Amino acid sequence: MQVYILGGFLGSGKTSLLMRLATMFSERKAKVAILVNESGEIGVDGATLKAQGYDAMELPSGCICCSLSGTLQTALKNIKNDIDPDVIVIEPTGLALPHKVKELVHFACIEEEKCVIIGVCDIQRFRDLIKKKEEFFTRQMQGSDFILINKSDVAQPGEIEDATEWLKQRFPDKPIIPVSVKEGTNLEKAYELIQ
Ligand SMILES: Nc1nc2c(ncn2[C@@H]2O[C@H](COP(=O)(O)OP(=O)(O)OP(=O)(O)O)[C@@H](O)[C@H]2O)c(=O)[nH]1
Ligand SMILES: [Mg+2]
Repeated sequence: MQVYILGGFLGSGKTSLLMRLATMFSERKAKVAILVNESGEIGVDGATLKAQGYDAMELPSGCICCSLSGTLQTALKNIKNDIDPDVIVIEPTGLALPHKVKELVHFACIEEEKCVIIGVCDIQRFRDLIKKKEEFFTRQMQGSDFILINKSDVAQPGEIEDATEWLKQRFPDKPIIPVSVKEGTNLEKAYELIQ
């Protein structure tokens, strides 16, 4: 069983990516389960995913990397026992630290073959985010094995290059890939890389 954790700030495109990845895995005959942790008000995501036919499980309000850590571990064990998928894709809230979620996956003893964190970075809000929340954003990306710079379809000239440069300076060893989850740009490349 492989586990993918999608890290990234609020609205960066995690759910959109999750849907795409779920489709890509399913097309390649892998059995996919999805675990979504909504941050609050409305739990739309889990409902949408279930409607699309995926084994989707939604965790209640609260954050799986802190207050709901036990709930996450129970959910993972249940998924393993009841569904036994080839792939689990986890979307924590935009305020979670994905490396903490990864630790919890290990502690849950579900004997995963591998656990990969994909950091999603929103190019539209990149400048604003590093200005106002640089430390948090850096910690979120620090835990990632790969970084996707999302929303390339709406990037201004030079923005992707600037963001790539900024990220490369801090994380020289991490693959950084500009994508548009909306339009599907570079998603095959990203998919191959995360295998
Ligand atoms: N232009 C553009 N918009 C995108 C892209 N990917 C996602 N979006 C939009 O960005 C908004 C947020 O996308 P979500 O997938 O819900 O992001 P999220 O990270 O799951 O958001 P939270 O769960 O609320 O943190 C939506 O309006 C998406 O349609 C993209 O590649 N390009
Ligand atoms: Mg979401």
